[in-house]
Amino acid sequence: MSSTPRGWKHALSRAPRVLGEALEGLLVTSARRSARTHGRRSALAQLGGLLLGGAVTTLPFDRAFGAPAPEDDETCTYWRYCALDGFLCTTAGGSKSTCPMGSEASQVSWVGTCHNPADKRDYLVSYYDCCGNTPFTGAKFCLGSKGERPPYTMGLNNDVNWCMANANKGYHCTVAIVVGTAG
Ligand code: ABN
Repeated sequence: MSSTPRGWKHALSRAPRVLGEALEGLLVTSARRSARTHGRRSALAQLGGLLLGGAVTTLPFDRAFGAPAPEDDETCTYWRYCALDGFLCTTAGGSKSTCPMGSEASQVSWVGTCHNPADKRDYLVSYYDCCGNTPFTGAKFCLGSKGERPPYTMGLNNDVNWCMANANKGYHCTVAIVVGTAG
């Protein structure tokens, strides 16, 4: 007895092809879905975003946008120096409130009113010159002139050597000491 073309032998011989086609269909559908959600462009964009994000957070970013930090007492923009006309003792062997070794504070001083951005208050700041010879050179010069008036109003001008009342009249640098709140 011969089997018909629709018999089990025929079905068996077709099985690998049918299975292969079904598998291919599944793969194609899955690949299309994947391409829709994770397309090449989308993947590249995500990768770029990751790389850029990493670079932005790790690069030395200037968050002050170029403005020197107001708390750096070796720069003229430090808040206490608003009316300091002279060399910074912080860059001449001293600190913002102490004269460098070998010099002494002036007998007289100039007082200014400066705004402290940290607590948003105004303070009276006394500027003493440090008088005498020290081994330190190359100090930073600042020209703070808040509240200053032209030299013909002598008492309101800070372009003065406050060492004039000291035995040693040689000017070295200026310190800025907070003496109280203003207002
Ligand atoms: N008070 C600082 C200073 C010293 C010498 C000359 C001018 C200003």
